[in-house]
Amino acid sequence: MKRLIYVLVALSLLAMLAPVAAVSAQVECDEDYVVQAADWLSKLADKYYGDAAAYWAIFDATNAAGGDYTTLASPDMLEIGNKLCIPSAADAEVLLAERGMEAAPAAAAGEGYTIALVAKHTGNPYFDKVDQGAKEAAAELGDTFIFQAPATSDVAGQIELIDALIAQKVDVIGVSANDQDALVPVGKKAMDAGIKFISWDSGVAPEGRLVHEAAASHEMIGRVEVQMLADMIGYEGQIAILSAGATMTNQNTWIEWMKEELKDPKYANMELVAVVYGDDDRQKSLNEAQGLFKSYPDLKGIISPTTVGIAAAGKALADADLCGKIALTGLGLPSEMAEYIKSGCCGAMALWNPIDQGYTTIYLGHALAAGDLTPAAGETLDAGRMGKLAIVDLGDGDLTIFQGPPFQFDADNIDQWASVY
Ligand code: RAM
Repeated sequence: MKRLIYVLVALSLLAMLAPVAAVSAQVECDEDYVVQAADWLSKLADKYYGDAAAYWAIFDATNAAGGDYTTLASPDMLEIGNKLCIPSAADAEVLLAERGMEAAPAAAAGEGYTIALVAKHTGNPYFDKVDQGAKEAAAELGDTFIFQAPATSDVAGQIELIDALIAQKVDVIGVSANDQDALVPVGKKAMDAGIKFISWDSGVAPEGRLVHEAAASHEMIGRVEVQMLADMIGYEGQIAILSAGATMTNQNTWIEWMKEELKDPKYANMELVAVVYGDDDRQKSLNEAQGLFKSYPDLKGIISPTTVGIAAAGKALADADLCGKIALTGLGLPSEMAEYIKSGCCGAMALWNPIDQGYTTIYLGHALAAGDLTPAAGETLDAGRMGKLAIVDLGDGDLTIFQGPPFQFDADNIDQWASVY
């Protein structure tokens, strides 16, 4: 069916903190497509345009088509039976240009690098979503992808896995660090062997890796969590932090920024009484949350900057009938937190898209293996559907790539995201 549409889309990404993209172009639906099992937009873009990164064109055209075409909230959010508008290659080019993207493939497929990502531990849906995005990128780039993690979040297990990957002579290893310093020797060993060694999510100390892929600005993540909790408790009362592992880089960095934010005089009546660690283990996190209730009967709020911790805290609050008495915020997966957000146990929380994190990290690893990045501050990574991302130096050679601002979730948007990640 051919259908003339005038595209004028304001793509609010449903999130207070997410950027807004505006698209304005005249395009036609060259073909209609009904989504089948195991379809995703980049796969369709590859099929129609030979360019997986061109999926934004299908996304924008479909949202603009109206009628019985599906309205897509996110490119990651396809459902079987969705009706998509497939613009012609020429129209796709116009739509991509509106987004400042080129229609040509972001990177030549078929280089055939072997890229291994090592997560903090198995059994965490957050890392399952990273795995999903990484697979998508590896398919686009023609790379072989390996995903591994120790059973629990201990660094010794990660070192063992990385040693085996070095022996296997993979091209790239990326790790979400359980301990930023303990991984430095094995990182150096990998780099000495010519392997591109990077970190993602939770950083290895700069001397032990080339670049770190961070979801969003450390400072923004830390400050926003304090601001959200302060709003919930009226800037008054005792608060506590339920973190992941005591040596985990990402949580520790965010906690430093939380403490920095708390120095603002507007928080003078809020007191941080404890920081406890659940090690990203569900039971231990639950026990630690219950311990906080007992030790601090006047506790007014909890920040949990870990998806495992915040879900455990939600359950602990609900079990103890403390929802509404003790406020909860932090970083959570919409899929795990929807029930606590809807019941009012957790007023609001933040997170970035872990699918995008896996995707971006594979593009980063591929670009390093291909020699497209030195890496050095000021260089730009062509990260497929994520666009162009700059490498910045956060100080003393701490080369970092940020994937984008976090999203904020509350009762108004949680249902839309709960099925995505
Ligand atoms: C947990 C992990 C992960 C962190 C998220 C927010 O799943 O600790 O490293 O980024 O929470």
